[in-house]
Amino acid sequence: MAGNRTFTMIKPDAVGAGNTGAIIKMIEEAGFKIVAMKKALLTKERAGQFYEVHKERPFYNDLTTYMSSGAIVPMILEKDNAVEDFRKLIGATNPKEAAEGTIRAIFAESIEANAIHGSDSDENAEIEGKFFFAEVEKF
Ligand code: IDP
Repeated sequence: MAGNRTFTMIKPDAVGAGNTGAIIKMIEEAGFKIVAMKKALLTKERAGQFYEVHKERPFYNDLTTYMSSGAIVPMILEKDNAVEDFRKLIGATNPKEAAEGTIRAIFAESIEANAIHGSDSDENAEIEGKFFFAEVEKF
């Protein structure tokens, strides 16, 4: 059965451009409830841990530099079928391929600086939520 929680973070390009509020508005209007949220800064090392699965990819070094270049806004979100519905709301990794009206189509600058993260499975949503939040920080 599909789970009801996912993990997201608004990435440095979107936070830096002042799009945090507009993105949160889209998330809430799509029916997601915010279970946990904060503003944080990743070190390059912590960004590397978060994207560990990509460590052999050619873009890994640039990605971790970018992800530690400015503030991020991590959140845990709740909704039926959360992971799948949220991936639909954010759109494809490459904003040039993202469907019209999706968060990445509207706010992303490039395939790397693509405005927002969304977990790709219930298992990863759980792991990624724990990466950023302690139990006492969740509602
Ligand atoms: P996803 O975030 O849509 O799940 P992943 O393939 O898991 O996409 O990639 C993680 C992140 O790595 C992307 O969101 C993007 O910031 C970055 N990325 C993915 N592919 C490329 C690439 O080809 N060049 C540069 N950055 C990339």
